[in-house]
Amino acid sequence: MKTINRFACACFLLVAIGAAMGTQVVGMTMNEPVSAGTGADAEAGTTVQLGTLEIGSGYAKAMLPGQRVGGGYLSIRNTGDTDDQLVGASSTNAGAVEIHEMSMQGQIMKMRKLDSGLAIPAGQTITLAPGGFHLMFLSPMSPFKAGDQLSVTLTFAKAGKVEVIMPVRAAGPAPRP
Ligand SMILES: [Cu+2]
Repeated sequence: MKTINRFACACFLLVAIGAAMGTQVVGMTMNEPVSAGTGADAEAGTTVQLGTLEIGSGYAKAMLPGQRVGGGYLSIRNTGDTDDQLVGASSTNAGAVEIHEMSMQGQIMKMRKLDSGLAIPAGQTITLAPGGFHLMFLSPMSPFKAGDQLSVTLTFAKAGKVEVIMPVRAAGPAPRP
């Protein structure tokens, strides 16, 4: 196995290790159709309103050489009195986008795909940030580099679909969105 930069996204490490061992770490759906962005207009670095949801466009991390998947981070605020659920995501910049959670299991950082999505409870803000929840971009059309802008469509169980324009920031330590 080739040398892996220790600062590379832990998710990427897990995927790379899984691939090397011939096991499937995450459900890679390579042939999922990419839906075009719909819903409210989105502008990079801004907050998009979708019903009672306020969605910050957040950011994605630039990919390191050899990295095959990318992480995206943003925050979703539910100002309403009804729970909602982030049930899916897609991007014209990647073959598929999955909703993942990273967590420590003993001494090992693991990630898993959230098959039923991510709950956005009424009155709460859910933050997708490094080390926790994140969007995982699979099969990128081209490696993400700083300055790029990704078109990401988020699908909520109740609020519906919305497009956010997610700027790409340089790899390395990054702040919470
Ligand atoms: Cu992941």
